[in-house]
Amino acid sequence: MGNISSNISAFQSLHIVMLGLDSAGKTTVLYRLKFNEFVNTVPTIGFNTEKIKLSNGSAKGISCHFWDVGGQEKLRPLWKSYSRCTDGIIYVVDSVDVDRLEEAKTELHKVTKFAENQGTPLLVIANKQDLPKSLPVAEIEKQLALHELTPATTYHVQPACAIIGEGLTEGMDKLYEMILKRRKSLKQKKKQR
Ligand code: G3D
Ligand code: MG
Repeated sequence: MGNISSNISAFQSLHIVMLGLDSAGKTTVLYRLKFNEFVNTVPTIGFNTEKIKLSNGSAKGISCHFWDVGGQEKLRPLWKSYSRCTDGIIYVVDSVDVDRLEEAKTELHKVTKFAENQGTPLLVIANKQDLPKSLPVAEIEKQLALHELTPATTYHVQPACAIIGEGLTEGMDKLYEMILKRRKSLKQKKKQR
């Protein structure tokens, strides 16, 4: 049985966009994946972008081009253009910020409704699980009303702590799996035409 990563050419880079409200932990996730250590962040004005070769899990060796787009309200109109035709969307949620979960839900549903994003695999990172008052994954899933997303959207909710990197390898493995599945089914559909 071949390694799952043999399905994507070593020269091919996946395009992944990282979205979520400001302070959810997007930039912390980005630099944790890049340097394998905690990097102190400042609020993102605009975006950060990094090419990262995943170093762990079943997606090890896969190159990803990440776009970490600022989450402040004034920057959210940019989400549409950054998420267009992407291989995968990572949506980071602060599991403690209960007051803004409704806002996080509204913004997420907007993103998945863009025509260009229909069916793009979605990884929801339920971040800050190290904090005592963090909501469990099932509750986050419910509050974000993930079951109401368009049926074409495959998703996975991953509990994580970006500061120590817990959950990120598992999350990236799941996202990679969903991306491969989608590519396969798009290929099959093309053949049937
Ligand atoms: P953003 O890019 O989504 O806006 P950042 O968010 O990555 O800048 O993180 C916002 C704050 O959340 C940072 O703290 C960061 O250290 C913290 N943070 C990120 N991930 C976690 C986590 O898993 N657990 C905890 N406890 N905190 C986390 P500051 O204090 O710099 O604002
Ligand atoms: Mg940021």
